[in-house]
Amino acid sequence: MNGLRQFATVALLAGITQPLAGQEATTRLEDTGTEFIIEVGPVDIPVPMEMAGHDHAGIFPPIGTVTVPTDGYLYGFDYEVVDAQGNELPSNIVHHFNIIDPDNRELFLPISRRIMAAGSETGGQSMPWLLFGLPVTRGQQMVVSVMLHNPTGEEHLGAALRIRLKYTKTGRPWPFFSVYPYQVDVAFPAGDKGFDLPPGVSSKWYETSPAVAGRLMVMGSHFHELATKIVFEDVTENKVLWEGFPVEDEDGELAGVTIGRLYRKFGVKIVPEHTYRVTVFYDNTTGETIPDGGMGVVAGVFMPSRGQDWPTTDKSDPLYILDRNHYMRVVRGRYDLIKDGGGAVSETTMKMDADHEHTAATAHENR
Ligand SMILES: [Cu+2]
Repeated sequence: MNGLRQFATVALLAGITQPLAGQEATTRLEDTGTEFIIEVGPVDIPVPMEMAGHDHAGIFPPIGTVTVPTDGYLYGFDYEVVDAQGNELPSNIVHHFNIIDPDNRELFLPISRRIMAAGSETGGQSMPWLLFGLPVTRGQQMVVSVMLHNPTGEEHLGAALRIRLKYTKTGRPWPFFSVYPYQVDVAFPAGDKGFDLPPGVSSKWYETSPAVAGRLMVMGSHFHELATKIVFEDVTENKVLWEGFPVEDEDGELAGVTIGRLYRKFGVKIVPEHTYRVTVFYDNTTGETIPDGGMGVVAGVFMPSRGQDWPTTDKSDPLYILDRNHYMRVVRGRYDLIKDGGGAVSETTMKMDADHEHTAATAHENR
């Protein structure tokens, strides 16, 4: 009798060590020698209250920070969602995730560098590892921001997101070129990246200059349904440098965007003395304003010219602080709201989609 009770107690205790509902997710990094595996979990993924219609209930594990354990060059990533038993779940549970480097600044703005991002439609991405790598150094921090949702119609308890950052070690002949991610968003310089889409034809743009001279080697983009194109141009020379277009599937749905492999022609030169503009064009045929319906960002990898020193990050810069508060979910809202101190996040606003943003990783192959 006593033995049976003890067995039951042991079983119960064993059960408690499994990821249980309500347990707070953590973010960890494991180094396999060829990959940094960042795991975020356990996360409970309930069925949204209303499955009918356009439900968009977001699940936000706490923002995590991991430390890079060894010097290397990142050249690609992949990700998967697994359940408590380690079985793979549909990858569309990932709404998007972002990996941010708070210690280095972006090319076009004095804000934290965006290392990579992916959306549910993305899948993994990779650069030719022999040619290109993004240098990372031991001890450097990476901030990981994740939004999940549940389009599967089933509950998944104790799930985890595993992001695999592929890298090559330093001290090898490759990669031949150190490259850095960049992005230019029409909703720069900070804040929520989505904007309301008026009916009919419209456009939204942002102008800026790079901190250093160099070459844009890859340019991809992210935008939403009803976008007709995105354009990146040199305003100073009045010259279009790249245009991206939507790629539709057989049903006419947005399946991806074209991607510019500019390195095949050894890149497109840009200089700090010139002004560059990104413009996204929409044709909203619904006849009504679509709240948060618009978005537009170009992103990719950039190779600095020889002898160019990347400016150090000024963490006391008001724009740096504002952007950091936004991606750490201390504030939410568009730039117009948060620039004057608005948008402080309370418990109730926290659950809302506060940080929808992407980089080139969201670009798709044009098949
Ligand atoms: Cu978007």
